[in-house]
Parts: sequence; C-alpha cells; structure tokens
Amino acid sequence: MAIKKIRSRLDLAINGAPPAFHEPVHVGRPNIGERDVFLRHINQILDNHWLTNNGPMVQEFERRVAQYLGVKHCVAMCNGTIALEIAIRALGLEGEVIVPSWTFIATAHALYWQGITPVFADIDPKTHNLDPYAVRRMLTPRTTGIIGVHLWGRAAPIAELQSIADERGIKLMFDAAHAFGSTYKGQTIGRFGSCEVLSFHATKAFNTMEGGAVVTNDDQLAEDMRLMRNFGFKGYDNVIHPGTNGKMIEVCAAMGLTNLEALEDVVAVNRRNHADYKKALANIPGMTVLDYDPNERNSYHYVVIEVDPACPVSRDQIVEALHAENILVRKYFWPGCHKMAPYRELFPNAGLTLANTEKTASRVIILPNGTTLPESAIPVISSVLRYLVSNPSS
Ligand code: T4K
Repeated sequence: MAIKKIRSRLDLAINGAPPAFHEPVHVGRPNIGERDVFLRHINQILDNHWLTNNGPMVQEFERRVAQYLGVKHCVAMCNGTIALEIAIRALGLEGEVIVPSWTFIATAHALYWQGITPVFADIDPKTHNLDPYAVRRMLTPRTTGIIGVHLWGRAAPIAELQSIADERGIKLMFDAAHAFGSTYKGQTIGRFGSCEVLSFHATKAFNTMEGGAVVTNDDQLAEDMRLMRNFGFKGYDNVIHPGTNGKMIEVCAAMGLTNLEALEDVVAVNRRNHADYKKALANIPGMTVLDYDPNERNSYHYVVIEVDPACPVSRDQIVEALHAENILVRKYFWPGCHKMAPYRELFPNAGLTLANTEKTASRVIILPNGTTLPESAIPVISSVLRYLVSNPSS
C-alpha cells in the first residue's frame, strides 16, 4: 500500500485535515513532574557544590527508591545498561546465560560485552515473557544463569524460573527496566532473584533523564556493586576491586526525586489511557490490545497492540500509515535480538527455537501513552486504525 494512497484516503476519513497531528505524537515522550520541585532540587545541588560521586541527592534517591520498593538496597547507576553489566559481573556470571530474544538489545549486549554468550529462549506468546519450558530446553553444562525480563512491566514467571535456577544451582536475576513499581503476586518487583535491574531512561514511565539501579536484599552483592560502580575504590587511595564508572549524577537523582512524587498520577493517566485504547479498538478484526492482570500493579506505560494475519492490513503497512499521520508508533522489539548484530551472524539458526518470538515480533506495535498525550490522541489514533482496517488497499 503506497503511503500517498493511504494519506489521501485518510484525509477523507478525518475531514480533510492532513496530517492527523501537526506536531508528532511520540511513543517515549518523557513524563516530567513538578517543575518547581525539580528546580528547588537543582538549586540545592548548586548550593551544595556537589555534582556527582555519591552525593547527598543520590543517597536520598537511593533511600527513597529502596523504601518505595521495599528492598534493602538500591545501588543507583548512570543507566540501566551499565547497571545490568555491573550486576552480571558482581554475580560472577560466565559461559552461557539464558535470556529472551524478545527484549531490548541491551539485555543481550550486557552479557556479550563481557564475553558471556547470551542464549535466547522463546517466550509465551500470551504474556511476551520467557516460557519456562523453553528455558529448560536451552540449559547446557555451560549455563551459569538466567536473566528474566519483566517485559512491558508484567512480571516474568518468577517462581518457575527460580525453581529451574535452584534445581541447576545457577543464578537468576531480572531485567526490570520496564517494571518500576510493578508487582508479582502482590509483592513489589525488586526483591526477586539475586537482584533486579531498573532503567530510569527518559522514555520510561518513571525517569531520571538517564539512569538505572540494581536493587537487592543481598548485603554483600550490594557492597560489591557499590565498589564496582566507582572504579573499585574503598576510601581515597584504596582500590580493592576491579571496577568501572557507573555513578549516577546529582541532577539525575534530582529528576528522580521529582518524578517519584508524580508517579502515582502518571500511572493513573496511563491506566486510563490503556482502558480508553482498549475500548476504542475493540472488535477490530485481527487487532488486539495486550492486557495486563488487573490484580497486579503495572505502570501501563506500554500500550501494545498485536496485528495478526486475520487483519486485512499488515503491521508494517499500519506503522507506515501512522507515521505519515505524525503518529510515531514503534515496533519494539522487532526483529528480536537474535536477528541483530552480532547475534544473527553468531547464531544463524536461533530462529528455529524462537517461533513465538518471531511471530510476536512480526505483529507488535507500541502506541503513544503518557501524561503528554494530547486529549484528542486516542480517538484520532483509533479512528485512523479503524479506517485503515476497513479500507485495505486493493
Ligand atoms: N532492558 C530493557 C528491557 C530496556 O527496555 C532497556 C531500555 C534497557 C534494558 C536499558 O536501559 P537504559 O540503558 O536505556 O537505561 C529507548 C531507550 O533509549 C531505552 O532506554 C529503552 N529501553 C528502549 C525501549 O527505548 P529508543 O531507541 O526508542 O529511543 P529514541 O531516542 O528513539 O526515543 C523514543 C521516542 O521518545 C522518540 O520518538 C522521541 C521521544 N523522546 C525521547 C527522548 C530521549 C522524547 O520526546 N524526549 C526525549 O528526551 O530507545
């Protein structure tokens, strides 16, 4: 379907006003809390003359996050990827580690970057999270760990993965980049496995501009990671550990403290938007909005739709048409890590055991959400989607 053709037909559908939005409506537009609160924190930083290196704002942020999640330790870092790398190293993972391919590439790269082989296991197509049976199939004598990902903020099958790890005597940790404040069986994410890794990137429901953290109840692990994020220094002149620079800066912690106060409001808006999308997109042939368990907490940040073969228009045609309307949807995490460098060359046959991943990757579209979404966005986006599906190209 040519874009031009779609545009002209869409113009008819939305009263001849091209494009649907004059300003782009993005997936990933940051939620930002009260400006005055942020500026007050910034003034405090400037007055303190303390900008980085475990300053008071970072320490306060760590205390507040640990308290919010109900965990003993929050080790704040400069971003989620470095936090993953440090957690992986602190846990002593090596050889092979099982991960989903259906995740952001950082999950796999954090292993590969350290000479560890990511082994991709398939997902449950209903939840988009690791399928424990698929994980079992990928175990080898070289497997030292599993990294579960709580994709879209929905908890991975934690109990089943923990059983596998316990049976095999291997480590289990979680990439909780999407799951700040989410729950599993009513308990807040952050306490499961050996540790859980958060991302506070600008595009997340809760952000510190750039930032991340490892949260854990393990005292020794937390201590090791604190050393590792600061070159291994204990005191001024004493390096007792190999390390890197993974520190969060004060300005990022200030943003975090500001946004923590706004989080409940962000989640309420997201949740309402998700419900509105669901209602507006009901009964479109071949299109479903991914549901979250109403009994668990989730930030509802990711509005995920799946376009299956029953839909008269393909996923890629829909994405192309929406982009032409300034609706900047995303295909996270197409095509799957196993089809990206260097993994596609290293494991050219990985797809043979990743049927659900490949099917899901070909179907998913992420719709815009968050506190910056214009009021008209959901009705307009939904009518564009309905129009596309009821007017497939000839
Ligand atoms: N594990 C998982 C499962 C993850 O999803 C991620 C990150 C990580 C680990 C690693 O954590 P970090 O090291 O990133 O802390 C984004 C983010 O960069 C990345 O954090 C995130 N996942 C991933 C899902 O998405 P892109 O490639 O989508 O970013 P970009 O620049 O295209 O931005 C998306 C949209 O947001 C744009 O259309 C514009 C808008 N935007 C973006 C920024 C940064 C704004 O309006 N304002 C902004 O400041 O990767």
